[in-house]
Amino acid sequence: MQKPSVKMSEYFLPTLKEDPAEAAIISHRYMLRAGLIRQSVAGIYHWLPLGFKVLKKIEQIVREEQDNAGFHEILMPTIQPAEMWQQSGRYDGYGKEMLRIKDRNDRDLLYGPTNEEVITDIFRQSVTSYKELPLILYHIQWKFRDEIRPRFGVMRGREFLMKDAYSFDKDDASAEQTYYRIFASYLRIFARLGLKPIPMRAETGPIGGDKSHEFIVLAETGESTVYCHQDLLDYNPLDIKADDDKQQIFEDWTKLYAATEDMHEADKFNQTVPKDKQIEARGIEVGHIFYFGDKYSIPLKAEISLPDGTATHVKMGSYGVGVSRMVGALVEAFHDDKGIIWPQAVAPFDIALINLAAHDNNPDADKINALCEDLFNKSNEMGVELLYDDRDERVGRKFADHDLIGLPYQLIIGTKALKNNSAELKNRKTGVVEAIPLDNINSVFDRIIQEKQAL
Ligand code: 5CA
Repeated sequence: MQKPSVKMSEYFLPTLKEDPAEAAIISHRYMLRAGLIRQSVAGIYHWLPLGFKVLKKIEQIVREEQDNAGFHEILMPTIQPAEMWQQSGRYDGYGKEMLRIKDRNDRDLLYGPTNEEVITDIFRQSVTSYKELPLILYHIQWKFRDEIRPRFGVMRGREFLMKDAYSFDKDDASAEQTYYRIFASYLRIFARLGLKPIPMRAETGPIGGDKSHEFIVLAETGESTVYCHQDLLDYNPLDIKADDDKQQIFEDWTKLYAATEDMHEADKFNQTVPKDKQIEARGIEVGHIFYFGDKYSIPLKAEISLPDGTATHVKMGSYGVGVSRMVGALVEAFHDDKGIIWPQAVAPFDIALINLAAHDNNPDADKINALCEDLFNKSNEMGVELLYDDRDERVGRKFADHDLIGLPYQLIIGTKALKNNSAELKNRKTGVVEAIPLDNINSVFDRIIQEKQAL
């Protein structure tokens, strides 16, 4: 198994000192500068080790919450045949956003922008009875949409990672309950990532249907204008328990006004929200859920038998989370003028160990190196993810890099630490520096383990 900790001298973490000119918003700038991503071509990004770790952590939280809610993970290919899209009627309508491909036999394929057609095909091949429902399948897979204006780095990419779930129910009443289950699981996903999600009534666009909510994180650089009641910001989704009534949760969370620009009704907003509670702000859409009934099951002929022996088209919904967009959204939500401030749940490493003796001809270098080496080994044994800065770099550069990278803690060890018999532990978020006695340095790792368990 891979060890949790790494040495920077052996790692691939290319940080940039200067702001890249092409990045218009802070998350894009910091993601490039902290060595998380590199652009391939417009809207398409490479994920370097640090960024890839964050992406995987987000993916894992999404996965855990979906599995806990009883949904089943599958993996569908990125490449899809055109026929199903011709059957559903979306092949022409999707327009230039769809990347169309021909194989060597001149067969029309495409790089999937979403999976309603493909999943309906999987369903119709195998499920024939209401007895097997409700069923919710999901996957975490790359999508391609040839956006007119890819921008803001991974926020609006052309190739991006999405978690998409698809639900199948025998009738509208059952499908409604499914919608509530997903709604509650979404609230938990975003809250575990450290975000405050606000579900808002939203338009359905090319996915279709008549019931839809977007999950919005407020941020100045968000692409949409949103309107909501301020009290929604005080709700805490982590209070939601597995066996709570999901319909109740849905009703509680949707009784106060919250709508995206497209669905906004100014009169209703003014009538139902007191002036001093009205929020008009920018928001980032991190998730979007849709109920569209038999929009795809009719043209694609996905039928099931009912208890009375008759047949009906299965009722469906689809539910997306922007996994790669989330990395950008998290940086938008958590940063200062020095760099990123990762929430512990998704930080690429738990702690940085900064060796101040590695560069100059420090007479204490041997002792300091040995101490750091010992801590590095200990972190591996204890399962704490530590990023050891053993680089031959100036101290100023090291401090700047670690503030930029933004791990929750920095443990700083140099001559002063030896002299005082204690290291400095800096909390990246609060800036508070604590002295930790060298003979009790394990307590830092214990603390991190406890903090992570509490998440
Ligand atoms: N099939 C449905 C639900 S699974 C669907 O495709 N919904 S979506 O179009 O709203 O996308 C789901 C989520 O993917 C969005 O909420 C957003 O967070 C993310 N997303 C959409 N387009 C992009 C993009 N161009 N770049 C990055 N993330 C995107």
